[in-house]
Amino acid sequence: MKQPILPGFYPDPSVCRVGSDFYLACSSFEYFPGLPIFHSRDLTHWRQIGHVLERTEQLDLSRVHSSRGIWAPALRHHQGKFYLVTTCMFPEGGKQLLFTAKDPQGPWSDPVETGWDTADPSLLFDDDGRIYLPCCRRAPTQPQGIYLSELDPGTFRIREEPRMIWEGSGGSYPEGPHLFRRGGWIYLLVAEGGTQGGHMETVARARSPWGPYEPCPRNPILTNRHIQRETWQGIGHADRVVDPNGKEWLFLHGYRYAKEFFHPLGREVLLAPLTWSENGWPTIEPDGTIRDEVPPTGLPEHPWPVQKSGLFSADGRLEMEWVSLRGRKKDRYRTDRKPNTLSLNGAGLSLETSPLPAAVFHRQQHFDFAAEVLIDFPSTGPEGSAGLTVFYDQEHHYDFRIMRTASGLCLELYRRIGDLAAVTHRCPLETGPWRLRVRGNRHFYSFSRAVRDGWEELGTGRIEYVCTEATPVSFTGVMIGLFSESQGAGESWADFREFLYQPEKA
Ligand code: 6LW
Repeated sequence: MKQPILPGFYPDPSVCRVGSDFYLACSSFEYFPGLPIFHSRDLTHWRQIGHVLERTEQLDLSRVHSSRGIWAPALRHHQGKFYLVTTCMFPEGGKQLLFTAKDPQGPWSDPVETGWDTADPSLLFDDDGRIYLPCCRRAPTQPQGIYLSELDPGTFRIREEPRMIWEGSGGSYPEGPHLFRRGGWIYLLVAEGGTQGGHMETVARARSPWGPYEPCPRNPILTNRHIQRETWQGIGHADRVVDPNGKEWLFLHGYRYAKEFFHPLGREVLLAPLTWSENGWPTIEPDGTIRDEVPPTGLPEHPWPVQKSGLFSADGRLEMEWVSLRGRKKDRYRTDRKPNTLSLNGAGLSLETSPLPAAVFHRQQHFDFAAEVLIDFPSTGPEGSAGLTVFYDQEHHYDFRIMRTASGLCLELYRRIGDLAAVTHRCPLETGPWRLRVRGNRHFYSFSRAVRDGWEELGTGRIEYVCTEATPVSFTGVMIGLFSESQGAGESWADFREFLYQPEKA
């Protein structure tokens, strides 16, 4: 099997085991439902089973900026209960939130606030009943390092202001801490170097959670920063799990360039075996790097039925992988207006300026892929559009859209790149419905419509302008979206059906 374990933008993985079941959570930023949860029996085949954040009443994301919102989570199981702690980044600052559930599929609780505000909190349920919460520093004005607080086991609020326990090995941005006990030691896993090319994983150990911490003499234990030609870059942010055979594993993220030096797919989930030297330090065999092959786990294979990557699951609900921006208003999304159809009401909403546009998104998970959909959009109604978008964020997207104007319908390719925006292609349209398709490769996206004997391309857009490298401090990846937008308050429904996303190469 090849890396990644989970393709597409699923950064900051955190993992736990209950018996022979593994569960994994990722960060989700401005998207809702948020905090996807996956299940596996063999560490390599994962299927999504739910979201921690699935009710807008749990948390109001409507004010969060792109790439803020939900940052790195930590998922743990303790005495029959699942715990997930994360930070929501609001415009005015962060808020650490802790969710609980009996069943990882949900329902998950409303969050409680830990009373602290920094990124990357994690949890250690210690043997004596104490709960520790390691996290990042508060502000660039504080010394850099990993900070620790104890949580009150009754309220889950911090007992004291977090104190620094380890400054890291010297890399920038020590973050993503996780604590675990092994052989009389407490180990602290830390990501350093920033989540770009210099990313790495380091480790330190102590006899008590408060330290003093002794750094591993071989830090970093895991990095690809010195092998820029390798497929996987920016590897780090690891969490550890022990399998039922006692073997240990790290789940981490990394990205791959589609072409030098652009990565549209975001940070994807990778797996590495963790072994130990006699003097009690961890090693990633053979040389502390991640290669393309996933090492055999020795666990019996447990694949899941292949998901269809369409719109609806067998029970008629929107497939779990579809997310929206910041929330979903019930009067904007309907699945009951027509059979097997998702209807989006774009009244008064814009894909690029509304906090909660009428849109759903599906991750781009392969460099080479095709996604198509059949769209129906009435020729009468308020001025507006409906279409298919290649979407990085609200300021970086290519929209292939059916426009409804006072003079009739037309098909357009609209490209928004930062503060530049232009309609670059336009053609008249006969009556609908219309089948639109986007195909991607390592260089560009091409936009076509179905015609009688095949596909007719209208235009293309380069990958460079819709990926992390083109956007200021961003952490997500490209989504393929369906949207409806219009001016004025009158209802403006667009119907989408027969969506299909397919990889075109492995
Ligand atoms: C994550 C933190 C980070 O919480 O990015 O660059 C944040 N570092 O570890 C979002 O992925």
